[in-house]
Order: sequence, then structure tokens, then C-alpha cells
Amino acid sequence: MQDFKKSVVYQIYPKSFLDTNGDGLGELRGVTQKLDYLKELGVDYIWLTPFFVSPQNDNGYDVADYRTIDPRYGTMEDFEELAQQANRRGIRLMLDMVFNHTSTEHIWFQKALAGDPVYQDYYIFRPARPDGSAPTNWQSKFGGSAWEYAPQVGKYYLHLFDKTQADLNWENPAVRREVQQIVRFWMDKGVKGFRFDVVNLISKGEYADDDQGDGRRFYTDGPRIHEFLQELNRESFGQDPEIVTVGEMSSTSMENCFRYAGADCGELSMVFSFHHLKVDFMGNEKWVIVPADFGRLKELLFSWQEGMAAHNAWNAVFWCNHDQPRVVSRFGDEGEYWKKSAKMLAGVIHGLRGTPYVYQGEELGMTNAGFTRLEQYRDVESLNHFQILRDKGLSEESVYNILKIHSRDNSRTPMQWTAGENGGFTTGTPWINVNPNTSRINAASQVEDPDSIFAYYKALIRLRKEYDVFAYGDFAPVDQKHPSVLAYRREYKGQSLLCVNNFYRAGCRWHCPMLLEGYRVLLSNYSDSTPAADWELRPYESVLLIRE
Ligand code: TEU
Repeated sequence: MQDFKKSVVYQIYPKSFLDTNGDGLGELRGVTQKLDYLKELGVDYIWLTPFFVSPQNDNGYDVADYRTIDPRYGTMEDFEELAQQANRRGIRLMLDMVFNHTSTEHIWFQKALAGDPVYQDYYIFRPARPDGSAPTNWQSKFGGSAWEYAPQVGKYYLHLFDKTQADLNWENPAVRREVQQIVRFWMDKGVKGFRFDVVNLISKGEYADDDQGDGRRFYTDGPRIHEFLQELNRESFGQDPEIVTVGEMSSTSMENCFRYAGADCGELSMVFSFHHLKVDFMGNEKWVIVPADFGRLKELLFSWQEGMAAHNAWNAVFWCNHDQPRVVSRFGDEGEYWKKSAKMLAGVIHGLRGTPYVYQGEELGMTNAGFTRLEQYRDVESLNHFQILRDKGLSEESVYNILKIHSRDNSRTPMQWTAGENGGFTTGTPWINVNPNTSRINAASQVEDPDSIFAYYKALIRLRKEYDVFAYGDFAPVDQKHPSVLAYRREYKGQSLLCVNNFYRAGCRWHCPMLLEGYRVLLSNYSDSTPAADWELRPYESVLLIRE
């Protein structure tokens, strides 16, 4: 049975992975074509973002049919071929289940609009206030009100995301049964992993005005969330001990994650939490550019590591996904120290206690989009906020400068396979522009290069399998207050792993607070790292040391 603690998950955004039919969109056949590349990297699972029937307002996170492959991505036969070919290579599939909401084009919502009371109770319809305004002052995470008026019904419906993504009513047992049946449908197809999208938002509390914020305190980690997850576990994926599950937990608390991912809680295998990826936000506001707070980053990363370990709960550990900017652009260096910083950032994550997730292109050091014009952006969240910021009076240039850093499109530009046209992603016109730096950053130039970022990720993934301390070790911060070094220690049955990272471009002299006797360099992004009690750490120097 696959041990998810020794495993690494590779996230694929199929739309931007590989186009094999020249329509400018990636599809499932493209994933199948690149399985040997993924096998070479050494990953154990591939998480596929949604490829089900969808109008694509949110690139598939607006599902209109959970059991049918959207023709843009191929056919069920293509999926079954992918599953079979992946299985032959020891790679398992993790599907992305979006159950907080459906597309407003889903037949359930269409029946609700047509007046069917059974399906109106599948969603969250509420009457307008006496003055005709929305039922509460809650705000959508994509900007604007979280309520949209449906004249066919004469009520508002709730949408925590885009207005084309209507929230499901999980209080309705019929909705929960539908969800269970959908999971079982994909289990019957041999799927051994599920990612549940914003699953900690499914239980809503009271529908009241929020005089303290945007309403998230009424539905985040809601009143029945643990009951709902335990029921879903019991009635579907929990019936197969081989299945691995991960919950995306938006704005969650650590205390709830102790239960979501607690080994004996009967909910999920692990969780994504995002607090460490808000250290360059102003509070929860991502659309204001502030310098990253390194001290806060370490405080969050380390407290979650220690807290989850103390409660026998498991983390997904990651920097990147399809919603986040590229980490080498965000926390590393795109210039002189591009390779060193990309490898350092990888070392930080892959030594942690948790299952590492690698987002497509992260293993190549792919950077933010490199767009020069607002017209190049595609993401509904970015386009909604573009209009909100313009309505606030910001110039197009100011809006561009914000999107350039925080837009989700930064991670959605096509995979850079070659230095050739469109980076080898498509022979057609790509749905979103390929980063011009594909001439320099691409798989073809790295797979055979022992000094490449690809080779470094491959080594880290291999080490997790070779040394049990990566998977089963405890966690302890080292010198947490240091202004530029991120260091920690893992211990397991006589194996001791020390991970030391200079997080910055400036070299620094670091007084190691622990004895280095018996340790040897396991992996470093410099060929000649020489650990010492008073250690001259070079720009972005990252060293993993082992004592056994
Ligand atoms: O993301 C949840 C979410 O909160 C994202 O909006 C993300 O945190 C934010 O955009 C960061 O700025 C999930 C999916 O990963 C995302 O792609 C979907 O758009 C969203 O849910 C709705 O399904």
C-alpha cells in the first residue's frame, strides 16, 4: 500500500500542461504523454485539477457534470487510458472534487431556476431584505456581493466565489448523498486520491450581517463541518484504506486541522493550510503589495509543524499551486541566483514533516507569467479585481503592477517543455500566453542536466524514500529568531536531519546553535558546502545534513 508520508504529489493543471491536438488547450492525452517525465522525477501521485464538464468560468472549478469528462480535456476512454498507463508506472491519480458549489449550468441549478423545489433546496436561496437588497453583507472571495438575485426564483442565491458558482446546501441530506455517490463513481474507476476544494466552507452557520468582515466567520470551519467530513469518509473514500485525501482549508484554524487531518479522527489524510502564503498580504487582503514578513513566515511554518505533530495530524507541505504566484518569483530570485534560490526553496519544503506537493513547472524553476499587458490575463478572480481596483480609481498601470505580482495567472501559463515555439506546449494558439523565458527555462534543458533544478527535486524526492526521518521524524525549529536563516531539525530512530537555509541573496555568518559532530552533507545547492560552528552561508545556500 502506498505510504502517503513517503510520497510526493505532483499537481497538474491539465489546461496548461500539454496540448496534443493543436487547439491551444492542454488535455488528458497530454498528461499520458508525459508520464515517463513524471516517473523520472519520481512522483507517486498526480493531482489533476478538475476536467469535468464545465463552462470554464473558473477553469473547471465550476462543475456542470461531475461524472463526465469535458470534451475540451478528452473522453472517458482517455481518462481510463491515463489511469492504466499511470498505474503501470506506479503513479496514482488524485482527482479534484469541488463540492462547495456547482456551476450555475449544472442541471441541478437549472432545475432550481425552473421552479423545482427539490433542487432549490440543493442550493442556498434566501429572500431579499425588505428594501430588495442582498440577504447579508457577505462578500465573494472574487469580489463584490456573495449573493446574486435570481428573478426566476424571486430570491438571491449564495456564491462564495464567482456568481456562476452557486453554493450547495450541505444541510440537505440529498446533497450529501449525491456527493457520496460521485466519490464512489470515481473510486470504481480506480482513483486512489481525492483533493476536496475549499471543503471547510461547506457548513454554513447563521446567515447574518458581518459587522467585522466579509462574512467568512459564519461559514469557515462551520458548525457541522466535522460531522459532514466524517459522514463522507464513512460513506465513500473511507471504505478503501488505500485512498489518500487532502482538504483545501481556506482561512482555517490549526485547532480544526488537528481534527481534519488527525490520524484517528476519521476525516481526511491531510490538509492544505495557507497562512504561510499570506506573509506578503496586508491581513487577508492579497491585492495590496507588502514585503514578505520572514519572521512571520517561520513562525507560521514552524508552529503548524509542531502543532500538527503534537496532535498526530498530517500536513500537505507546499509553496505553489494554481492559485499562487510562482515561488521563485515570490520568495526567491529570477536573476543571478535563480537556480540557487529555487533549489533552496525546494529544500525548505521537502525536509518538512508532511507530504510535499510539487506544482507543474516548479521543478523547472518556472517564474511568474512575464505578461506586459492587462489583456493577457485570463483568471476570473484577477479580472473581477481588475474592475474593482479600477472602480476605486487605480490607474491601469497600478492595477497591472498588482496583477503582475498576485494574479493566479502567474502559475497558469503553459508548461515550458522546450525552448521552441510556445515552449513545446502547443502547435496552435495557446489559451494563455507562454512565458517568453521558455527559451531559457524548459524541461528539455534540465532533465539530463545533473545540476538542474529538475535534478535537485528528483534528489529530494529520492531522499524522502531512502531516509525514514523525512517521513516519520519529529520536528524542531533551530535558531528561529535569526533574521535570514530558516533552519530546523528532524529526528527518528537515531537518524537526525538538519536543514539549513539562507533565505536571502545576501551571504551571512551563522552561528550554528547545535553541535555538528557526526553530521554529513546529504544534499546542497552548492557543490562545496562546508558546515561549521560559525558558518559562512552564501546567497540562498541550502544544506541538508544527516547523522545516523
Ligand atoms: O481556491 C480557494 C481559494 O480561496 C482561492 O480563491 C485562493 O485561495 C485564492 O484565489 C488565492 O488568492 C479553490 C481553488 O483552488 C480555486 O482555483 C478556485 O477558484 C476556488 O476554490 C473556487 O472553486
